[in-house]
Amino acid sequence: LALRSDLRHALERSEFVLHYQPQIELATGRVVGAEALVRWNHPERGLVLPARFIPAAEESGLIIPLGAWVMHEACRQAAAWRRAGLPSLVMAVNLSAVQFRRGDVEQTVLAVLEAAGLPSEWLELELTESILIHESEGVLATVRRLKQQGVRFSIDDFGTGYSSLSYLKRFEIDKLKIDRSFVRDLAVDADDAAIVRAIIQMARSLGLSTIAEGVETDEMLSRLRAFGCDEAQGYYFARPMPVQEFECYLREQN
Ligand code: G
Ligand code: G
Ligand code: MN
Ligand code: NA
Repeated sequence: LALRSDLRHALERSEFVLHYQPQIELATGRVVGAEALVRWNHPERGLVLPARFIPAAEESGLIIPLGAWVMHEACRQAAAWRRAGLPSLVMAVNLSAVQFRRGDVEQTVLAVLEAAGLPSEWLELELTESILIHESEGVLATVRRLKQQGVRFSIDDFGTGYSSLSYLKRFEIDKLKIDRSFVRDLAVDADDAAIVRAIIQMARSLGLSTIAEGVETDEMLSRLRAFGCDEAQGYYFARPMPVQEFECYLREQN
């Protein structure tokens, strides 16, 4: 595949960019976070979405330097917004299981925070349920040490994997990101509504916060509010945006 061989040079050619999607606190309506989402600005194909290249980057190992670049760029940007007097946001960065298996996540994160001058409390790392289950011992130690430094952790796509409640407790996770597949039919499917409500209640009793992904309508939003969800993210508020657009959005909001 041509895309695959192009991928090897994409990092040195600075072809990756980050888009940012806001995360809204439901109690106040304020933007409290941003998720960094990588895109590949391919010279011929234009903007390529991560689903098309992350799997290949994982197989080839490119995800290690790419993941480090994403983290660095996102933290640098978050620190720049703070210095510019924009509202302080928690920056959420996605991590791949391969970064835990083959990279040095702890050292990368600490080096990046230092270089960016970003206080560790303003970085949130999104893990998948499969990271917790398959790599538990090494991952557990890494998560614990980074948490001691103040870094936050969330579970992405929560509800689609296999995490048990004991994992959530053992890893001292801060936040659950309720998967979009449950949110999508929240207003029309009683089972999905029951699942979302149960996740929120469980999170509450474990002292975790919740964010709903893929919020697209007013109806979804009012259900989520009624269930006591803390935050929301989705097209209803804004799509992932290039940095300048995101800055305009931020200035208009807060
Ligand atoms: O907007 P969207 O198409 O960006 O994202 C699709 C998927 O790609 C999401 O599940 C997201 O977790 C993943 N993704 C986006 N950016 C990154 C990244 O920087 N690293 C990793 N590992 N995954 C990412
Ligand atoms: O990491 P994660 O899988 O959560 O990445 C978020 C993905 O969800 C990205 O692909 C992003 O573009 C997408 N996304 C964000 N908001 C919405 C939404 O409201 N609806 C849908 N269908 N997708 C969304
Ligand atoms: Mn995510
Ligand atoms: Na997700």
